[in-house]
Amino acid sequence: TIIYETRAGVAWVTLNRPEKLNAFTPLMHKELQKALKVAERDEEIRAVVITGAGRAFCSGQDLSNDDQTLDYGDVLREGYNPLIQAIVSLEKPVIAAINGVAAGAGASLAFACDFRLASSQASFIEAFIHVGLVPDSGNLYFLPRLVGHAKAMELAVLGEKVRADEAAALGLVTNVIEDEIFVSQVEAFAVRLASMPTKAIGLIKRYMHKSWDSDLTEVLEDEAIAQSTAGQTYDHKEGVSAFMEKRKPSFIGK
Ligand code: LHQ
Repeated sequence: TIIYETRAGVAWVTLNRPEKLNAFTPLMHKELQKALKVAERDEEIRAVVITGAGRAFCSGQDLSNDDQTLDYGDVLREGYNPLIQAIVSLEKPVIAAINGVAAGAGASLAFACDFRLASSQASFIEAFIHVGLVPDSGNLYFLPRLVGHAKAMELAVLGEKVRADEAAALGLVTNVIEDEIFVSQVEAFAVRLASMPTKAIGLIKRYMHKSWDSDLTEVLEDEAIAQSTAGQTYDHKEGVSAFMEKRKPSFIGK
């Protein structure tokens, strides 16, 4: 249900149930977890792309497998919550390449990533409300932080489709890319990130997430801790040398 490929320092994770618009199943959760773990451990990998096969990004929970005996709280605790935590705790940039519709927990998945690149064919739907449910999988955390409380309420409660251009205007996506050049542009962006100082990116990610739960005094100290680590990396030395020698730096991610 997942395709995992690597090239040029980038891990491509493709949700692969196109006939169901890449709806989540327990097996897909298992395979996704595994793929993210492999990407985390592989030192050659310095950026991760998550995308969908076919015309959709991800349509959220597979409703055709709906088992009425399951407690949805447990479904979240066992599948979705660890997935969102794995993306957030992965100290490498994770890019959601939103090739088509992202609905329900599919939208949540995109919101938890560090960057969202949208094809002109992409759209977002807070589909939960249409089946009498509430946004989950970090949606209630990330959406108001991305677009502000008022807009997040509107999207979550009304559940209207947000087109790619509207998503860009809301700051929900980094960029909207014409569908014909979507994959090549995503690749270029991911390769660019994969040649940057990965350790520093990981630290930015860790402490920017943490800042939501911190006061200024704590953030100042976290910055000092992060800078102490970043200051000891090869990439810091290389960046300074390259600057002094007026040449392009060659970062190794350490
Ligand atoms: C699907 C799905 C799908 C199965 C399309 N499942 N087959 C977490 C934990 C526990 C419990 C519950 O929930 C959650 C979080 C959630 O994610 S709740 C929200 C679940 N997702 C949805 O409610 C979205 C359902 N899908 C849709 O609203 C539409 O399919 C969208 C707007 C995504 C796309 O619309 P269209 O482009 O018109 O495509 P379509 O509806 O014709 O879908 C194509 C096929 O994919 C179709 O099957 P068929 O055999 O008729 O060709 C759909 O049944 C199937 N499909 N989403 N989530």
